[in-house]
Amino acid sequence: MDHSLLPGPGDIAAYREHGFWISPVVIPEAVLDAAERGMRRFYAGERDTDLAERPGLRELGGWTPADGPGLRKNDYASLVVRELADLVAYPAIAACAARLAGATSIRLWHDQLLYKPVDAPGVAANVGWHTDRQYWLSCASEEMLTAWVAFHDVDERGGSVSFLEGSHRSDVDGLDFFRQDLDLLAQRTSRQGFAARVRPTAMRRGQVSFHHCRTVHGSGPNHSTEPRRSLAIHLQPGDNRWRRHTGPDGQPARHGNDRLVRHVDAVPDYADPRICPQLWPPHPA
Ligand SMILES: O=C(O)CCC(=O)C(=O)O
Repeated sequence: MDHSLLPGPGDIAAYREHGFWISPVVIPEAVLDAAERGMRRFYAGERDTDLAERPGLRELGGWTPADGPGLRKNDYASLVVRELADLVAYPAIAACAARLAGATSIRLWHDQLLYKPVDAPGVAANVGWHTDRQYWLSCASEEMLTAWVAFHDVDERGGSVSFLEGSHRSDVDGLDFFRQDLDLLAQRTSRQGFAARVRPTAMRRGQVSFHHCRTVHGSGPNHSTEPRRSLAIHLQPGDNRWRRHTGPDGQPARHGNDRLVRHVDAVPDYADPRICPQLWPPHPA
């Protein structure tokens, strides 16, 4: 690994200030070519591991052809398709994440394979403004983060991810991944006294964007000529643990991982190596 490509002190300070950071090109073409193949095999129904049969994974798996032509979101694809597991485990990704999060080790939390079709009337393919943290309230760590990898060059026209700069230092409520109304953000933030500084991104193939779990982000329609194809790799510092958290509705916070990981002393073990493998350092000590 070329250590000069990892975030230095200035990059880490920028991540802390803005809530996101975009790496130089760190992923080799061959790894991305393989990931493209893995994506095609995933949609063709091919599976390489018996985890596909684990209770809970099928229900959590996401998009199926019966859902039609909108945004495809499939969680845990890297647990069942080899080439996607190889992308997740590509060492520079978790090495960058460890530096940004100030963590000595990084484990996979889960991944999302995302396929955004070319914009067409009546096809819902925006990703609504949201934070990842709002879905991860059963996690003790406040430093979880996401590495977002496109399999090709992508810019705003192609529906790239946009970030609300500095939003990880505020609370913006009422957000939802599947909400199509992207104008919602300006209303919410102005009502909450927060100036929305939306930062669209443009990335070359092999670059990775990293965002803090509290950073508000979303993405608009794909006005390019090809589907947008990417993997969101959600990551946890090694010290993350399950925590008991009760929401305003009085219900305990739950995550899909709670059904998949082993339980130790009757609580979900987010260090279960089959579901949440250690990615940095690359080989568990
Ligand atoms: O792919 C997108 O547009 C958004 C992905 C996302 O929500 C994430 O990476 O956390």
